[in-house]
Amino acid sequence: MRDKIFAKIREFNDIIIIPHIRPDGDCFGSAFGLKYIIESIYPNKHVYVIGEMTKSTSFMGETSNVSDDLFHTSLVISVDTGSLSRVFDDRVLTGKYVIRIDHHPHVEHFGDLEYIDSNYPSTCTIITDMFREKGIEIPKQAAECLFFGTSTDTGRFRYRGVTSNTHQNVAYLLDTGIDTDKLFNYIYLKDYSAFKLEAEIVSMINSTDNGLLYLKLTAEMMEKLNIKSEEAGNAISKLEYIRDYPVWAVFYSHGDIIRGRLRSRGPVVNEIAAKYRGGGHAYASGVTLDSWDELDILIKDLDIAIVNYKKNMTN
Ligand SMILES: [Mn+2]
Repeated sequence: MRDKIFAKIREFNDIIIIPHIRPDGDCFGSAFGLKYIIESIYPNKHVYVIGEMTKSTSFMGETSNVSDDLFHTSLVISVDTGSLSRVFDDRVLTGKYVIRIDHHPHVEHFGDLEYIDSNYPSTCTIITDMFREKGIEIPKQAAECLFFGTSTDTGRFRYRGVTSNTHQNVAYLLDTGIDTDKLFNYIYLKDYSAFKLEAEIVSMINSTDNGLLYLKLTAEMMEKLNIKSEEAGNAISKLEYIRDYPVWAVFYSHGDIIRGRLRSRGPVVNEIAAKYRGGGHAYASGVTLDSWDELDILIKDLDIAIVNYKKNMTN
């Protein structure tokens, strides 16, 4: 599989790499990492990354506008994208030859060649491994992008999918002499206004005696804070590491309904979520509520689950 990809890269002079919509560090890291490696091996080839850069990934380089005609004659590589509807450019299948490189569980076929391996914690790790295995030197500029994407997709090398292979690949990147301090600044630096907003949101946290932390963001509050649904939902990450509070949740107004995100490192929450028009993973679920009154019932349910969980722990 890898050799086929190398052969296709060798064959084409124009290569277009496409990340996914709502881009993250891994899709741009793998796109630009691959671009810079190809350019260092084949200085005469033209490699284009398309997509909309975010502030934190803008250090990687600039994206290009590519004509329809160029698509027809190019090798197109979709990176880090699990389904066709999430590919940033819907001209993807008009490419002369289309390759997918991804680490998400396989759900749908598209393109001419799929290299998908969900054993890797990031697409950046797949790309690194492909060239490391061949003993091909990775330029520093590419290593910065690949390190960034691996780091963001693994929660700074923390998640369960991280293996010794991940670290071996990261070591290969570090050997190029990259400045990880500089890269972590791109990840962690935030605007002062965003920091103030976080502080305001955090100050609104509620809790129960049994160990539930939750945020209630009504339409009025969201308007006052000038935040949209997505930002409100993302506030869930602020509640994660509070000792003695094994379940945390955010509820926010979304049009006529109320949406909620539930997280746990104790009781399973998806069965409770299913009672409230939701579901998901055992420890990460979503719910939909008709009214704020319904929230009080859900809070009681979650509280009971925490009490039972704690009881089982001590038995
Ligand atoms: Mn990824």
